[in-house]
Amino acid sequence: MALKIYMNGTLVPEEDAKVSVFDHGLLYGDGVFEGIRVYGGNVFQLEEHVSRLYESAAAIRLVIPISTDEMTDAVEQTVKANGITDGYIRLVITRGAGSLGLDIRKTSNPQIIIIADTITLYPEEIYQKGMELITASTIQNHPQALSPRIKSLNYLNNILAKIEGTDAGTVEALMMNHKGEVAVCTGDNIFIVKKGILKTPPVDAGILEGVTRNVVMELAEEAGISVEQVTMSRYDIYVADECFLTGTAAEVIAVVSLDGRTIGQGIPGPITQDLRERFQKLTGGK
Ligand code: PXG
Repeated sequence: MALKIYMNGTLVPEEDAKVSVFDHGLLYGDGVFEGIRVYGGNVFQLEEHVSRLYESAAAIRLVIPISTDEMTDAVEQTVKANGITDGYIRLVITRGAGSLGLDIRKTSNPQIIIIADTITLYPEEIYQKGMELITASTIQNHPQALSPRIKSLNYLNNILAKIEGTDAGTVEALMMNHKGEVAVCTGDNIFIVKKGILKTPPVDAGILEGVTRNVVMELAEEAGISVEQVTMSRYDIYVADECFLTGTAAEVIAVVSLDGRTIGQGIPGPITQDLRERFQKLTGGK
């Protein structure tokens, strides 16, 4: 069935949901986005995603022409109109159509697009066995270039890293920052467990502050597991007891090797599994 796409205040059939070839979102990757899950008809962490969207927009001086409350309503409305009970929402804001030049003053009408669809998950086997990971040679953007904290439409860096993973036969790839520290994967945050303590790179390591990352850190604290945001090298991952990734699409997924080094016992570890179960309980997911 054709989807109904929210565009600037109205729901239109997907074949009519179009943007101008002069839109700076297309011409320059000039815009911001969010990916959000729907579980049992409830939009998960909607306020947090909307808040990050507006912060990303502010960071690129893009004024979203509706309020956060209106955006929240628009998301709910789009989910209902498409009868989505379990699925995935893509919220996209582009700079709007302008001239063939960088000047944002020549653009008008930022496009507000909301797509609510079903989601393709990683194969169940990867959740059971854990995933293998490689380190990409493509590093994260320097924080003083395009800050990795901005969820912008300019995802080429992450796409290049993902291609390296695909070439190596992995579904994700680890990205370092410009200082050679562990940062993030192409669409997921990374955690390790060492001697019972949960560790993840801090925001200033050049990461996207994942909504799932924050939820998992809260779940860990509730479970009495200490959480530290610390700078790490790949060595810390090689010698970790456990490793896992978090993300809107992946949720919580174990990592069992990095660059051919087996992590821990080479199977999803107990703390990883506990946190995955707690996360599933929270979302009501399977
Ligand atoms: N780091 C990066 C670089 C991301 O892009 C995350 C971490 C996890 O953040 P959340 O808030 O989702 O816990 C992301 C988000 C995809 C896809 O299709 C992935 C993301 C966003 C949109 C699409 O794989 N990752």
